Amino acid sequence: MKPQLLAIAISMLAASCTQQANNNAPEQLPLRKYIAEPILIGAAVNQWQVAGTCDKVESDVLLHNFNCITAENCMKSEVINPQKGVFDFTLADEFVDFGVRNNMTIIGHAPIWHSQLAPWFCYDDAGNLVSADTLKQRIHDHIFTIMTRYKGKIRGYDVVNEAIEDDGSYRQSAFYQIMGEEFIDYAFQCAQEADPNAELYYNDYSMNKAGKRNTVCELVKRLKSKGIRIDAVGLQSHMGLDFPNFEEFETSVAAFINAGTRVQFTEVDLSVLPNPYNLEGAAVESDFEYSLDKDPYRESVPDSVKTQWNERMAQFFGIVNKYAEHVNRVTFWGVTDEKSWKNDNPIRGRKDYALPFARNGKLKLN
Ligand code: 9MR
Repeated sequence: MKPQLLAIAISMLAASCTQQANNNAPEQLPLRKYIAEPILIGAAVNQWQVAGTCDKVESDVLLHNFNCITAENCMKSEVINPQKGVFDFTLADEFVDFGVRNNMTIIGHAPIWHSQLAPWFCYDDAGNLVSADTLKQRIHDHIFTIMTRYKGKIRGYDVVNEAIEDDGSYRQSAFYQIMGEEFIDYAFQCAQEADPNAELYYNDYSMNKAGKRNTVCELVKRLKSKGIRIDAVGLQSHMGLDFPNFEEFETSVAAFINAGTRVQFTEVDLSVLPNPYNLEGAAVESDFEYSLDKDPYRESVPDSVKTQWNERMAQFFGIVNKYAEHVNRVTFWGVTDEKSWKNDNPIRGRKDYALPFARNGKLKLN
């Protein structure tokens, strides 16, 4: 090969290597235009996206737009620890390997959550709630087994998810019935011991609500006063065209920071569909009857609605960026609109447009 040709070939090879290595470099992410440095830009991923057996569009969007992934379902207790003493790491291992391979920050979700809870977790063989000591042992083993396995690979965990109601009372979950609010403290303590280098988060929806805000702040302060680490509060940020009230939302962001922790926006989406039941949360149990009038955008979304969506997203990013120095990440709850959970909640089978990336992979943000 002539020297000039060789030089060109080498520089092309170098360029392609750089391109590959930089795939997820922050400055190349299209969403960086909306989300300030150095905030991570994440997506929740499902097992098909991780395995690459999803639609090619989704797979491309995932690989070229995010530098952080959260386990949408594969680390929930009913999946990863379906029976007492039995762990199934198949999907979680694939998820973590995908993140490592693609140089993405990896987030574990959600070891202690009342929903999608493995049926054995809080009950004995007769179906009665177990004692506090037994539950402690189970929480300990669950957290230690998972966090030890992924030490050095998973950046942080939503250690406890959705333990507080909108009015600020503690959710009457099986965990709470057995241990009271102490189950939260104990879970964080186990997590801190299991992987001292992992970040530990409390994660919840409807965080704009005053009652929830106050109890989350108390929780942060309580943990800290006991010497138990909490690194960030996660505001899920499932939104709609008429909620949340962004003033209240910002008040919560500021309150969590003042309570002495960082914040992160962990499950971001913005539904355009009618919200006939005035639901503002993300209760997975919500399942209302379908009717066409509640599913008005099967063909396309009117421009006026697109504009509203964009304006609200801009308001949301405004809050994120205002507090950027205290923000870990913005994670969208899904990759494109195609597989967003919003298509099936709170009414199954609707066509929603809640994420920044359309079904064809196009970025919808202005
Ligand atoms: O997006 C998730 C969906 O695929 C699952 O069916 C559902 C139940 O496990 O959970 C969804 O994710 C939830 C998350 O884990 C916690 N906050 C609310 C999310 C939306 O329901």
